[in-house]
Amino acid sequence: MNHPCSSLSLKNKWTLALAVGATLFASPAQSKDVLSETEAEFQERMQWFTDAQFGLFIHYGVYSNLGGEWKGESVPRYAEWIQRWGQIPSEEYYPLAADFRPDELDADLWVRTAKEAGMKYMVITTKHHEGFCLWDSAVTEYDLGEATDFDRDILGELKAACEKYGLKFGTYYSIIDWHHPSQRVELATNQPPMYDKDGYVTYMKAQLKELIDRYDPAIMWFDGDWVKWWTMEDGLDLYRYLRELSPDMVINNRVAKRAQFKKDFGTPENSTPGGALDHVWEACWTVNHSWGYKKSDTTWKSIDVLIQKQIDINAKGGNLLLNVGPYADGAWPEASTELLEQMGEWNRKHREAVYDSEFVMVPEQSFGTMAQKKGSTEKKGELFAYVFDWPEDGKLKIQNLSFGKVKATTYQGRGLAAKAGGNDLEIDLSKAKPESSATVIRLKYSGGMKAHEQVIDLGLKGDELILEAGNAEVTGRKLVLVNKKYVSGWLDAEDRVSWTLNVPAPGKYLVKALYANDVDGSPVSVTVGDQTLSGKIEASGSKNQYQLTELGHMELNQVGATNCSISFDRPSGKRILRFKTLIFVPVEE
Ligand code: FHN
Repeated sequence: MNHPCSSLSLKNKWTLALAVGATLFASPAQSKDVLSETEAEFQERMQWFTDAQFGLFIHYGVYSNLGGEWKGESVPRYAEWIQRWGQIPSEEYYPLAADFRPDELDADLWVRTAKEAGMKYMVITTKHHEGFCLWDSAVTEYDLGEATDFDRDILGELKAACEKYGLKFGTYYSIIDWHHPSQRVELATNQPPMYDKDGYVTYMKAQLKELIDRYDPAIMWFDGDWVKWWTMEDGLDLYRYLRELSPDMVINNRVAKRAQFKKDFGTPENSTPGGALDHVWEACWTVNHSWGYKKSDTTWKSIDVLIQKQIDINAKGGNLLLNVGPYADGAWPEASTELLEQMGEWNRKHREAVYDSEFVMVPEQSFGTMAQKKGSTEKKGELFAYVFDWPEDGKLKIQNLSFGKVKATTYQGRGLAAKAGGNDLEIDLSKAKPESSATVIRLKYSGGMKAHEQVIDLGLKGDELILEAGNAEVTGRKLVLVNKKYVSGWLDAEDRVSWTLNVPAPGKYLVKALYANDVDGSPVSVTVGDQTLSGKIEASGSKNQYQLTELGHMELNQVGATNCSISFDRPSGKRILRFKTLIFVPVEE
């Protein structure tokens, strides 16, 4: 079948050639390899990003018109994938663009709402896998300018609103393009065929140059890097091309191959790393399940979950990029607006604990998490304790951490009695009041602080999928989650811990389990969808000595949500088995 846009108009072909020609002969001044940027130069360029803590993600395109439904049926998985999961032929899908009319898109309202939520930047899908462009591109007719009769420059309006409210403007661009002649959606698997790579890369570079020339984005956010025809070399070439066009722009690691490339920042998706990472990172999360607006998706996360998620991510040194999927007309779902307003209230009341805090290496705490005030050292400084679970006895135990001298206060500075007990510090909260979602307690210390427990370094690279016991469903006669930290009481083979696993990119994953047990050879099995991986675990040494064990590989080939569980057959005669975390590490094939 002739692909509907296989014949680019003469105008578009000339424009395409001129656009690319202009960039292939970059001036000598730009000949320095941007990949040889010094650490100091990198840190300086990334400073605004690492300070930001919180950003807005927007998934908006022709798919928004359908709201995840096709011919009256709700289509599974993400709404922005409806062409694939609804198996919609191109000749039926492409004309839908004519109905795309962001009449209710109020850029000022969008950006003001983001600012009031405490967000410091936004990223909008200028072109998702469907290939429709939210700007009038000179190299395609499948865009806001030609495929619709809508005549506003919505990206320009959003850029202007970001400048007005002091947010950075960012653009998402998918490497996958089910509309371009080089790829065909009818065959769309997670690995769509590539019929003209050179032609498509030229097309991409021309479009990216348009976005940079017209909107000067502070971030270029790539996606779809999992396709096998896209290589690390392709990604590095594109990274260089973009950095030479816009030296200060920040680019996510999906420009290349996310499992190997960590610049400029890593992008765990619907997953929060189990600890700090050795590179700059940002975790993107949905507020419900689908990225694009999905009528049937009412799985809104609670405000407690969202605020604690932001705190947890920031305390581990990352940014939270939180998604909104606007309706077809550009208005936002009321639930999204309300949740962002509530997050803004918490962030405004705890500005210092959000924006003047950074990662600190301390033992895991069962009440919540901890961070340090910027500028603190091991000798002297201030810790923020973010209390998610208010202790019933009114005594907050800071576990396995001792100080030379320490003064505890409420966030507002009211003194609280604190006394060291063994390796813990116990704080009397009787003069403090629990706040909704999270309460912040301050610990000002001097004379040093000392950790008294194994601080587990999982050696994470950031794109692992992390499933923690504390976020799981626990099913078993005696199975119990202890201190939100680990699951113990494994009696029967049917006992299991389960989650919903959000797979961001299809492919091969190495499966690892973090546990403590004192018996060799316990059978273990991990199930994802209809696949099961079975193995045995060796003893870790003791119930307090955790170790990370590789269980084997699994192919996870469906992007989106899938059921996942782990079970350990009863260790022979022993029950000391503490399970903490299941990790899927993407493997470059
Ligand atoms: O396939 C996309 C998906 O539609 C969405 O854009 C997320 C957000 O980062 N990324 C990819 C994989 O889930």
